[in-house]
Amino acid sequence: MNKIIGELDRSKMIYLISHINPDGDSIGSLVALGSTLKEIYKDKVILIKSDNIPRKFNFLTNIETLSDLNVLNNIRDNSVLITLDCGDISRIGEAYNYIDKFKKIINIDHHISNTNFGDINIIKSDASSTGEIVFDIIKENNLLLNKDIANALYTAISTDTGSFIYDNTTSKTHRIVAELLDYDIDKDKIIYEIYQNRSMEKTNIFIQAIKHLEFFSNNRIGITVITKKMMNETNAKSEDLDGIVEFIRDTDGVEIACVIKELENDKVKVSLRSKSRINVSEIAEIFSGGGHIRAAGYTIESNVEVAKNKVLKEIIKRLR
Ligand SMILES: [Mn+2]
Repeated sequence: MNKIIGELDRSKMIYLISHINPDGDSIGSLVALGSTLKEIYKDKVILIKSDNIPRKFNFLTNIETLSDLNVLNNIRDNSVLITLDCGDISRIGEAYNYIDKFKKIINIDHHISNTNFGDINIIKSDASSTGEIVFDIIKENNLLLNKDIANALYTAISTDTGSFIYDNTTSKTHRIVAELLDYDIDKDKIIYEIYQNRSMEKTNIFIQAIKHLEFFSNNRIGITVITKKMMNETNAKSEDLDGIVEFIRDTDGVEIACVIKELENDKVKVSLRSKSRINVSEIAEIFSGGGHIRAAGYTIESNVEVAKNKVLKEIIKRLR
């Protein structure tokens, strides 16, 4: 831990980035750590968006200070990059093209499949979220924690724990959140913005996804496919697919849920969730992906049908 602060003191600039297809943990951790570091290092700190930010996170303070990738054209010597919530360096997307320009990479993450790609790696796979690790970093180093930062951390932890119901939720998670609540955070606003403010496009792509849902193995497996055509017809964005795989998983009797999204003609993204028994990160790793025991994913070059058959075969093997 001291190692990090020393590193930050010595560096010319401090860049922070989280992953593409950003979720609440990715954005919340980025804004929280970025805001607290700006307090000490001021203009030395630059927050980068590796991807478009879903509109539901616009309420976070300092979200407007995120810079796009162009800022990386002017990286100064002796700069560090802090990656948040990235299990693999490829998760920073196109920012990877600039990776050699950094003196050091500090990798802060909770994915069990993390590849330890950093020069300094702070990986806690028992943490519910990267937000939880950022909270620890703030406390251990006596860094600033205020209402805005607490809002961002609550967003990170609440989203990555499925509102505190996934089995990554520990007593420590609740103790951290209890402390965040003491900062008088905007809990009602966060819940509204994140969970009760769905766009019509998202509702429409949900309807399509559910129409195409199929069950296998005595309804223990639920799989749906989302094609580019469906995305175009509903005018949905990729972020609008969040929640579909969990909806399928939450059906009575379903152990594994899978969403196969067509990215290009022969490229698909597969998202997996399990309820209690199957380690889906093992399946994702077969296809060079990663994740957690209960939530994992990967991208493969194949058409939708082939991808479906392949993943189904792996799931059935494990259900036996
Ligand atoms: Mn996370």
